[in-house]
Parts: sequence; structure tokens; C-alpha cells
Amino acid sequence: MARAADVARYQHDFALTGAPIPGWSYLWNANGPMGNPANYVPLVRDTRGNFETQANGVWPDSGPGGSIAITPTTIYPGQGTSGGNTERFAIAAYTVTAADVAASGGGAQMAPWNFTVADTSDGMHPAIYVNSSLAVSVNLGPGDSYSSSTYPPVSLGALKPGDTIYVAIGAGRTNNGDRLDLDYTISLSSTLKVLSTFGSQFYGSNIAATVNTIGVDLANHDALYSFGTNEQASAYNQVRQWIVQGQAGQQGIYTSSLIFPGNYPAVIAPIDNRELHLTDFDGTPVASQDVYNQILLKYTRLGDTNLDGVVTDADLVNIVANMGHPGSYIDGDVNLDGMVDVNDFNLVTTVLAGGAGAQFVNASSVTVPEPGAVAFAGLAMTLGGRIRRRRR
Ligand SMILES: [Ca+2]
Ligand SMILES: [Ca+2]
Ligand SMILES: [Ca+2]
Repeated sequence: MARAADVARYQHDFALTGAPIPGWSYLWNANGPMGNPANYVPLVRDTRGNFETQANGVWPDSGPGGSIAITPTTIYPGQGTSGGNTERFAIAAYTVTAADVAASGGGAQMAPWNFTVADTSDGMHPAIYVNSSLAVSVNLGPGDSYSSSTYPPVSLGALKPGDTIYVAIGAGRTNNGDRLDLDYTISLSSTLKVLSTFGSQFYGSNIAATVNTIGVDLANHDALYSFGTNEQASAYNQVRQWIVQGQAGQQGIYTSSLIFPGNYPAVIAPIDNRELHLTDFDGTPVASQDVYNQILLKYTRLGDTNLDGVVTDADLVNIVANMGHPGSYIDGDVNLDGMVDVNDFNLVTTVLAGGAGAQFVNASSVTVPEPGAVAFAGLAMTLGGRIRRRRR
């Protein structure tokens, strides 16, 4: 099961003196509208311990951001949009690190959170950006609360190291003593991304909820499951089980495109990237900083253990090499029951016997070897395939 890790907590992380703790910055959009980080300028700590536009110890200051203050529990925005002005936001920003992503995967969400407006005129305007993209924008009335007690977690996308989440608080139309009391938590977790032009993405606990209740149809696409070090022991088996569920018609991860081009049965093959160390999958960058915490889900032909898109005698090599042992799909576990055994061997030879470019003629006459059989170790070498022996 995907486990999330909290990487940023607004109140908890607010340093009362000195610089913000690493990852955090406090800003305002001094140079133009929200959405362009080049417009953002750091706030400075004042004599009260808050962050404001001038560190002169006098608050409020003059100018469009003069009332801005970021305090341990409360944010005060700048000018509103009244009169055609640019809305000036106070911004609490957190930039995710390579360590954050490696530990937990890159799927970001905000939960729990609680924003409560103290404003007696026209309310306030919280907005959340991931880099330059708007993720959330809410117009809250006087006294309103926007919180995780009434809303589901806010998905913030799949982040990579260096991506920044900007929680920006604006005044709405006018700023008449606007004040927003707040706390929020940003957590990172595993992600499941369908690699198509309009591919869906799922995050954290939403992955299991979606997979188990609705199912995820990959059709003829591949997919990428990214996880953190906290999930290393379980990720492959989790994804394998979801595919088995799908094959059994019990939601899970499945394909409605049951025929691979050329009129062959199709499957979804799960590949643990800690075995392959690919940095790119279907043109999508998958690894960074030598962290290979990904399961690659490859849409291919039934029996294609070596993932070259065809089924040939080369697909038997790893099955023979790992016969009788636990293993992954590329180790030869074609039927995804966790073991490399005669059932996998027979599955591939049956596909081969069905023709379709098979070079392994007379497959049915092959005697399945006992584990460690010398003759078949020789066969594996002869076939010249890339042998992946079990890793324990
Ligand atoms: Ca207002
Ligand atoms: Ca193959
Ligand atoms: Ca098997």
C-alpha cells in the first residue's frame, strides 16, 4: 500500500528567528500577476518575527504589498483587485528536494489543511500554484473556512526535485483588515501515470482506491508507477497483484485492448526498474539522481518476457535460467504468480507453437528442466539472451 510522507507543514515548519528552514520561502508578487515565479520577491523578517515587504519593523508599510505579513499562524494579503489593480498575494512556498522525492515518490497532495477567513467585508482569495500552474483557486466569504474536514485531499500532481508549491493568499476585491488563519500539510507519495497524450494520473491512497473500485484501463498504453524508498519492499508485488486482479476481471489494472497488433493476445508486463535502470520509458524521464524507484507497466504480447514486442525462443532464456525460483516478470514469471516455473515455460511455448514468427520449433517436445539443470544452463547460454538470475 502506498504510504505518504509529510514533507512540509506550515505552522510546524515556521522558524521563529533567522532564515526560513530549508525548502521554505516567503514571497509576494511584487513584479506582476501570480503564475510567473519571476514576479515573486522574498519577504523579509521584521522585528516582530514575521515576514513582510520591508524589514523596517514598521507594519503596515506603504504600497500595494504594504499590509502583507506572514506569521506563524496567519497570513495578511496585499491589495485587492478593486479599481483594476493587480492582486498582491502573500505567498508561502515549499520547494521539494531530491531527497523528498526519493523517499516517498513524487505524488504531492495537500492534506490536512484549514484556511479560515477573518474578514468582514468581501472575503479572501487563496490560490495554490505548482510552479507556474494554478492548481486551486477559491473565493471565500467573510468567516468562511476551507478545510480538509469538508473537502477531499487536494492533488498537486507528480513533482520532481526542484518543483515548488506556492500557497498564495490574496484579498479578493478589497482588503479591509483581511486576515487568514491557516495551517496545512504537503505530503508526497507514490503515483500511477498512464503514458498517453491525455493519460490519467493517480496519487497516494487514491491509487488503491481507484484501482480497487473502478479499475484503471491502460488500453494499448504503457504506464509508470513511481514510489519512494518507504515502499521499496512492496511496490513490485503490489503492482503485480493489481494486474492479476485486472486479468481476473476484478477491477485492478487492466487492458481493454486484448489483442496486440498482429492479432496476438496482449498483456501488461510489470518491470521493476531497479532491475533495468532505465532513465527513460516511452520518452518519459523516469529516474533522477540514480533513484530507480519505478515499476514500468509495458503493454506487450503475451509471452514476451524480454520486452522486444515479439515472442521468440529468446523469451525462454530467463525462464530457464530462473526455473523453480521466485522471480519477477523479466525473470520469467509470465503468469505473474510470483514463481518462475513450468507454467510460465508452457505458456510461452504454447504461444510459440501457435506460430507467428516463432523460431523455437517443436516446442512441445522440450523437457522442462529441474532447477539448476546443466543442460538448460547451456541452452540459455546458446540462445545468447540477457539472463537475469534471481537476486537472492
Ligand atoms: Ca477582501
Ligand atoms: Ca520477446
Ligand atoms: Ca509464474
